[in-house]
Amino acid sequence: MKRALCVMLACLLAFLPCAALGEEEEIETIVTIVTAPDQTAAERPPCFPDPKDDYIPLPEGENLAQGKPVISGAHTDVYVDKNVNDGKTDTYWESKGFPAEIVFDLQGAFAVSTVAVCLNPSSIWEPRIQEIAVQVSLDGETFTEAAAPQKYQFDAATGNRIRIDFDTVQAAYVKVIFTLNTSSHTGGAQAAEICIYE
Ligand SMILES: [Ca+2]
Repeated sequence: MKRALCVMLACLLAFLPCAALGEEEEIETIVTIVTAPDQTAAERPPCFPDPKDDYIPLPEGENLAQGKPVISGAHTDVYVDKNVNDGKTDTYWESKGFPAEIVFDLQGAFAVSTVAVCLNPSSIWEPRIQEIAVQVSLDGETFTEAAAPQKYQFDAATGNRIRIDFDTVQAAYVKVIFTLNTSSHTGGAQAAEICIYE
């Protein structure tokens, strides 16, 4: 009996290495080793263009609105007007109803020619249309129209931002007036950033 057990054990020990070797050989035949190319910085394959190439471009000059005093009417929840020129697209102002006016004090006269309105560029912000006009003033009391009310399409595919270009005009105060927002999530105007350029 003991002899039979020894024979069986010997056969098993002889078989196992062969079985293991067979599996190893099989693995080697199906694995393809690929050598990664040297890469020192993030790279985007040419078949995936940078989405920012599709964004609506903004002027390269100083944003005259950023950090300047701003005044608006009633806002929704915590979405106060100072969110509209803090330099961050993940904070925003939302008015309570229409029309919604927001006024920037540029703290000096500038020859302005562009106002840009930006929403959060994340695609979770559904496409919507907002109707916007621009008025300017030198004394903060008498305003004249720089850009008539017009409907603008906001879409994350183009950066969720629009620009309003108009004839260059001297302005110390800029009023942006919203009269429509087709978003299904609000009854007011929305802007993550409003930028003003010469
Ligand atoms: Ca903001």
